[in-house]
Amino acid sequence: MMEELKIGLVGTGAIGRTHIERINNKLSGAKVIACADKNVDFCRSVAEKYGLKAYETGEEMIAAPDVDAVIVTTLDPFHAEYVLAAIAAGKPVFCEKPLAPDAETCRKIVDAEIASGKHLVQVGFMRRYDAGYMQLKEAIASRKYGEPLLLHCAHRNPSVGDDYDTPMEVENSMIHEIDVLRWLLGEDYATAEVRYGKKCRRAHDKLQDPQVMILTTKSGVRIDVEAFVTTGHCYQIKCEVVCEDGILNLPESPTINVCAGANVGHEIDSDWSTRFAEAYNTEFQQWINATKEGRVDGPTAWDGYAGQVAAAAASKARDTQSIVPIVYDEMPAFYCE
Ligand code: ISE
Repeated sequence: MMEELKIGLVGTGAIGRTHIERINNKLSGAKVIACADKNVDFCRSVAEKYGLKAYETGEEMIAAPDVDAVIVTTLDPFHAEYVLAAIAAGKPVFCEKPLAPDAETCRKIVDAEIASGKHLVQVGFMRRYDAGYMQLKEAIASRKYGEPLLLHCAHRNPSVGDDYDTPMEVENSMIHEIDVLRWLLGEDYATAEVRYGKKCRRAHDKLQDPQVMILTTKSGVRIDVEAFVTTGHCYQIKCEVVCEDGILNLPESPTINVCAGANVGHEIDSDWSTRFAEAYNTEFQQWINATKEGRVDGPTAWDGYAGQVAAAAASKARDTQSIVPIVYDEMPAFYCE
């Protein structure tokens, strides 16, 4: 087994830089040694700050002989081209979610990975590594509380940028629920529906907020997810699983309870980077360990594809204000191994 995994990262924006920091300063067994970005000058400044080699293009970096594995943290529309380049080079690649903005491109990646004959792709659905979700999954799988019947979930952000519009509530935010709930329940979805709440005064012209997505699974579990991304005050992720013999709730981040100023309470997270910081650490440490052993043990390219199929159905449901069936291709045997 190689001593230290040498990683090249393409896309040196905020999330890319937090991954460089976590891998190089907190985790073990790997180092980010190279980077690339379409903004070449900015990429150089990042390379200088972290002591990396800057490349003019992602393709050149992926092809470099001393780069063992690749992380893709570019803007969403560019993910696929670098994932495909890594597969063509036979190198393991971790791609932030979404794998690609549409199911067809995800399917292309799936087909390229199968044709390469090697499991190479992992998608960055970090919620699967959150301690609370892991406990929920174990409790559901044990069937100690009977069959899960209903799920009530919420995905609340304090604010979003001006470029965050109505479709992004499904495609950028609730895509996390789409993935993690499918994993939690261990089954695929059957239908999607998206309805609007009364519009919040903080939501800009191109953003209809809040929204409610309703999913049903193949066995009939009904899920409602509230997305409210202009709360103005909190980042909050809720997941309540109503089972036949018990009700299971996702815990919040543990913070101290404070009694002061005639008030008792505890702080909650104000964004996803703190709420899921530990999940990201666990996700990357496991990816490093598995990659060094030549395995992929996290969300696969197929999971990336399945997420986009459901997201596309939910988007259609939103645009047509109707219930839309979610229809997947048959899962290739490659992903059952
Ligand atoms: C953002 O892109 C993320 O991935 C966060 O995890 C999510 O909570 C947020 O709503 C998205 O905008």
